[in-house]
Amino acid sequence: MKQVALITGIAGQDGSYLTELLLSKGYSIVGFDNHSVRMQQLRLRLADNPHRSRVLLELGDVRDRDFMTHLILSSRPDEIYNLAAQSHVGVSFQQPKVTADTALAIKGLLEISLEIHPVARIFQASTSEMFGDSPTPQTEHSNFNPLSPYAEAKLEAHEFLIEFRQRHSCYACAGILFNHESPLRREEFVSRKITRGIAKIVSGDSTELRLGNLAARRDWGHAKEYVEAMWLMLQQERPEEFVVATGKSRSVEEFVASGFALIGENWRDYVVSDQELFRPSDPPDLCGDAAEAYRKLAWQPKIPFAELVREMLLAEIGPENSLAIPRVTGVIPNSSRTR
Ligand code: NAP
Ligand code: F7E
Repeated sequence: MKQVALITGIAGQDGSYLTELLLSKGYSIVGFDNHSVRMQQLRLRLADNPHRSRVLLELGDVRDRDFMTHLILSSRPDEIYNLAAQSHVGVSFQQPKVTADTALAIKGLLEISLEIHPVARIFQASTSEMFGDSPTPQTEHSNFNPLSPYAEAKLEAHEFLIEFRQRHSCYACAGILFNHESPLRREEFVSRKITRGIAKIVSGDSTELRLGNLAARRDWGHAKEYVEAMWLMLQQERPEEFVVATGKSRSVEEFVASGFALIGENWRDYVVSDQELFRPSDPPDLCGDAAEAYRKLAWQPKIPFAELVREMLLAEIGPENSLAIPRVTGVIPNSSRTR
């Protein structure tokens, strides 16, 4: 029997990779997103996929209960991956309500599914941000201490899901996902902002890269590998929460330095740390211990950090500017710039 998966927030970074992964495994996919431009980008990306006829894409809002009911009734999914979110932590300080409403849509999704299609297995994208300033390395047993509206909302969703599962004995679980990046990462996130910024410096379109907190440490993995963990979590005998992480955190400064090193430049000549771009609060160090995922899911990240940075930068710069060449034409060093 062919499996059917429903993906909310399908046009985002993870939704795109998950779609490709599930297609390669023979699934049929029904997915929706509220972002029409990204939806079009996903259609274009899938245009060359030999399995694209197994994907049905719709525009829709995860907060819309009628829409969700209709979609679940019409598709009867075996698995539901809830990825839709206002996922930018910085934006959540300005837009706490829309962030919370979207994060908490999992409540409706669980209730609707239980009522009309209880056999569906549900995955919820929880986040390392829930740990806040909890000591590293963070595990499934670490304390939560959210430091942003985004983290608070995701934590409420996370706790609701666990309680709901205990009450109704359904198959629902949450992955505690640490930062994962790729060339599909939106430009507002620091990894893409850095690689895009370097590309603009290389092409001569820019002479500086303005960032916020360079001291924050994050555990950065590759999104392609993290969607595999999502799938594995829905294939277990019993639903359970797992930390999904590489086990190594690096500072934003280290990310910047790695990127500039690839073009043979010193980041200090270009990067400005701007207080205006700091968040009201920012977890100092998020570094996950994914030993449980390794033990029970046989999941282990393989793509090294340096390769992730290189792939992202290469995607921005284009294959014609090989990174094997240390200096790329168009770079204008400016050592007198503010640091
Ligand atoms: P993403 O690129 O922001 O994708 C989320 C998608 O959901 C976006 O296309 C977004 O569109 C859409 N969306 C937002 N509100 C919606 C709504 N009300 N109804 C339908 N769609 C909506 O995020 P991602 O990196 O793929 O992450 C996937 C999930 O994992 C998110 O829930 C995120 O919070 C969580 N997560 C991600 C990471 C990470 O490092 N990537 C780590 C931990 C957890 P808009 O652009 O219009 O908002
Ligand atoms: O910030 C610092 C910033 O916005 C990373 C989301 O997927 O992962 C992501 O959230 C760090 C923070 O990601 C800039 O202050 C410095 O310390 O790339 P980011 P995030 O906030 O970690 C978690 C796990 C999620 O769940 C989220 O959905 O970088 N930083 N300067 C900056 N960040 C941004 N965006 N822009 C800067 O200029």
